Amino acid sequence: RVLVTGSLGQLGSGLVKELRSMYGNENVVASDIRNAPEDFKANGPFVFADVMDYAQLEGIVVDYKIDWIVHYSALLSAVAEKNPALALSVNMTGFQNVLELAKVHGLRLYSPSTIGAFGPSTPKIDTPDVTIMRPNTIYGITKLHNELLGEYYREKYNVDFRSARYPGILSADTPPGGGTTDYAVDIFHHAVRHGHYDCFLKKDTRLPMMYLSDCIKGTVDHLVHPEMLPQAVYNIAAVSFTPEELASEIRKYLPHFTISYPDPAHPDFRQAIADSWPASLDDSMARRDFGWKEEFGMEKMVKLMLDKIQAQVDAEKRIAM
Ligand code: VAH
Repeated sequence: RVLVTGSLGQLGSGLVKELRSMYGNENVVASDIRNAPEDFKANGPFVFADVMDYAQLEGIVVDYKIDWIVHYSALLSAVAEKNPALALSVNMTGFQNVLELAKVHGLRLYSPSTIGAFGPSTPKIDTPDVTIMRPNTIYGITKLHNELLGEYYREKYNVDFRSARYPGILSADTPPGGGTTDYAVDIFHHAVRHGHYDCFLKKDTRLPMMYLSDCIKGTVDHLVHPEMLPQAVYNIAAVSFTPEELASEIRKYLPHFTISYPDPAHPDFRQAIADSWPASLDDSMARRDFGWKEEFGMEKMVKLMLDKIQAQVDAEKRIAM
């Protein structure tokens, strides 16, 4: 049985769905710090869980006979930068709790890391798995702490800790929650609904990105791999683009779409976060060790995002009529 924390977030709901289709609804326990909508609860077990509460989590692990935890609860980069104290507790104490549970109860633990775990002194292009890591955002600091602690538990207590450094994730159905890469999702909603987007990043800020279904597939393949893998933490990547490149791809379908950028004299606070991250990753070890491979390149991703969001807008119009 699998427990997924943060199951109502951008990635959690899709992952729960995928795991339930593989293992049966009853065998995937979804949890979150928010209450789930009734239709979500109707599909399988949902429990309220505060990842900062070890005893509560342990109760769930015992009651539901959990074997694997996928830990998705976290504050993302922009929100964390606004509230460092909360980020330290949720991202670090929350992780320490699930890691300790994995040790005590012999569980497999999957908890994603991020390109945010790299920092300004990391080589920016084709960043390898092992390199200089000195993040200067609170989000990156918490995530690097988790990587190192997970590796420590793996070495010392044989905990099967698995992690991948996710890039920015694009999805049409579930919104991202407070990241720096969120522009790459917001842009589509604004393009379809208003024909214009005020981007908070500079036009030439290149960041690694991936479509949600690729992320979920890669995560599942990584999670279910039968043996302990050679590395605890892997880079995974699909494409890298800048806001300007994304806007021109969108313009192929919406020729009148316009985009504006911040006044260089007054950059948004997220620019410094983005500038500290790599522009592209070397993910050859993930490709070698658990068969990571993306399906979506930029063109396919943009077309699908636009189609899905257009369908949402059409459905809203029909309801309003
Ligand atoms: C963020 N999307 O922007 C997240 C992430 C790729 C970085 O982990 O905070």
